[in-house]
Amino acid sequence: MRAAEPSVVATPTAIAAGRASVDRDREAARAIYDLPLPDLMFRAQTLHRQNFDPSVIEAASLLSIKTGGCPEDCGYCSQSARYDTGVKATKLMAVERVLAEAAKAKAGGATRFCMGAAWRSPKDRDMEQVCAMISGVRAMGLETCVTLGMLTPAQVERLGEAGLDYYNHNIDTSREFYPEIITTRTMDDRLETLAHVRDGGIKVCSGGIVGMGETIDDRIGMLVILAGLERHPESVPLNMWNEIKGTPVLDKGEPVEPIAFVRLVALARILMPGSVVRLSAGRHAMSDETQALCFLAGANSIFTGDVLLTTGNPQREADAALLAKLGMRTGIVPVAGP
Ligand code: SAM
Ligand code: DTB
Ligand code: SF4
Repeated sequence: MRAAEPSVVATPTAIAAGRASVDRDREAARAIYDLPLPDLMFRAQTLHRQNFDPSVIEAASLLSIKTGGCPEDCGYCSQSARYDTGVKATKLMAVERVLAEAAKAKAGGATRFCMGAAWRSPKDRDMEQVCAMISGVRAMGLETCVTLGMLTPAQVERLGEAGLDYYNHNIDTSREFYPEIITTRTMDDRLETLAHVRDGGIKVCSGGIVGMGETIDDRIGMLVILAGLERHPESVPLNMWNEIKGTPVLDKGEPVEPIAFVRLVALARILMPGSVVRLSAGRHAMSDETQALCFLAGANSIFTGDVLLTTGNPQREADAALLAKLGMRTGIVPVAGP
């Protein structure tokens, strides 16, 4: 007898509805996660095909526009000023340099350009320069995304006026595990920024990291929070922690078992059927076979280019060879909706 078919959770406003509902959703999500792999993959593939072309993968490119020296204590991050990680702090990059990098990314096949800054939140004096980057990148015909930390509604409005399509702000992990990783801002602070972004009409990109010493239930708890938002994030990046020497997570983190990661991708696809799920950090440590299984489980976006913010990513040629081997291609992946 096969495991009972749990009804798909992803009920909106689970968080608002209170703890009991979140707990119920987590149990139902765990039951889906634990399905025999063929059943899990079948469900994920079915939903994937209803919402997307299964052979098209979105290619996003990432640029660190302001590296290091960050006041936050995120225990996984190379850019926190609190840890000795060897990352050198830089000033905010000049607009022309950013546009030159965006042009290279476009020539390399990227359709989205994501700019990241190591800030707790942007200072008003930096906003003009960031807005010029956004308008310039958009004028090149690329989708724009920035990740700048916490935002006020007024900052969201300014970014929107500059032509911002997506804002990335990750919840990173479950509510329970979160305080073991970050103490300088709370999960609720992050959810508040996500609400401002949503209310300001910018598309939401939010996901998290695995491999920091969390349990499977923490990973599932993270997805249940995202799936319980009033509207699902349009993009859900799933990062495998890229090991950073000198950070506190180094002592707790452990490699993620590949099939456990594939199951998580499938669960993300099932809980948020219309969201684009991105295999973000950690792909350079994944075999071609694991990546292929992730694509079958519903992942449909990757970062291309050989660096992320401060760590490595597979070479463009390796990605091209992988996709060719799988008979897949990069292209625009229209969001199917929440
Ligand atoms: N400072 C802003 C913030 O934290 O919101 C934006 C930049 S921050 C580097 C963006 C995200 O990258 C983090 O929220 C985290 O999820 C992810 N990240 C950071 N370091 C990572 C690592 N070593 N491995 C995997 N993901 C990481
Ligand atoms: C996301 O979820 N992953 C990207 C992007 N959003 C900004 C960041 C990955 C960072 C990996 C570690 C580094 O390169 O420093
Ligand atoms: Fe700063 Fe962002 Fe790194 Fe946290 S994740 S330390 S906020 S750059």
